[in-house]
Amino acid sequence: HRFDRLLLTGAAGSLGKVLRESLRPCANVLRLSDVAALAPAQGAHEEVVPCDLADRGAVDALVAGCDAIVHLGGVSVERPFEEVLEANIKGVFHIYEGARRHGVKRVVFASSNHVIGFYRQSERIDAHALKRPDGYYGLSKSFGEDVAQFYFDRWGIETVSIRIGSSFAEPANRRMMSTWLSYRDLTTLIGKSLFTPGVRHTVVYGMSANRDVWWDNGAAALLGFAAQDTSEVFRDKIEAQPPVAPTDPNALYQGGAFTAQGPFE
Ligand code: NAI
Ligand code: 15L
Repeated sequence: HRFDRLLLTGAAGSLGKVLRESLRPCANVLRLSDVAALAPAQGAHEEVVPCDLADRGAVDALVAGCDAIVHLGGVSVERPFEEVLEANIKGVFHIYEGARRHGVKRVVFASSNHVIGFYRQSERIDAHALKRPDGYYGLSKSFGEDVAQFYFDRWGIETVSIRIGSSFAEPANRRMMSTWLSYRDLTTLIGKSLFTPGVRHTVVYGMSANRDVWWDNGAAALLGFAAQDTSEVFRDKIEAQPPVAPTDPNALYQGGAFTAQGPFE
């Protein structure tokens, strides 16, 4: 249950900073990468390799020598298509090409609930539901999941695509009472995704053991994942917030406000 060298992209981001610490037991060396500034390596267990995911040659060099990849890097909110194209669409392709060329056998892909964001909050879906991306960002994550499936079918590279709900220190609003994923549960789920044998390409939802959920997460249970945290501990605080109109996208759609972004012109 330990790789020699594990690549973490998006390591300067909010989840990257958390996982830089919490994934330490997963590898002898964590190779930390981002286009944004990163804190210097803290010891022999860390390597810092700056890289723009849009640069194919740079990503190829980044992946060389790694045994597995946790791919968090990219635009993480709705943005104009051209930005999403460079960082996310080209980026995920470059990561998998690097994995193929350098014999990496396992990837964990930070997908998003925005792949299925246009389902209503009144609907219950599992990981096999038809995708309903809620913007360019959601489309890029949908593409990333397709890339993962293709590289498994064609090259045998295994991936767990985690459709992360809302991973923050605390849920910020009523919608996140359903979508919240604690940092501890995120770390556990990534660990299961890295080390469970025979995952092929598995899509799971990234959420804690929240009370009112929209997603059947049987696929995550098959990985041996059992969430330890729940948004319930924040209920009083969240319910003290002003009510949200039932017609507000944050109350209607699983993807919340992302469904109402743009156009960018
Ligand atoms: P973040 O925006 O804080 O981190 C993303 C990192 O990717 C940033 O440090 C950024 O500099 C880097 N990046 C952007 N473009 C890049 C490029 N061209 N080359 C190299 N690096 C680039 O986002 P966060 O919250 O840490 O999310 C991490 C991942 O998880 C993202 O892929 C995001 O889409 C996904 N995710 C996060 C959720 C959350 O609730 N935090 C929910 C669903 C998905
Ligand atoms: C995401 O995909 C984003 O990266 C994150 O910042 C949150 O907005 C999250 O989804 C969410 O839907 O709450």
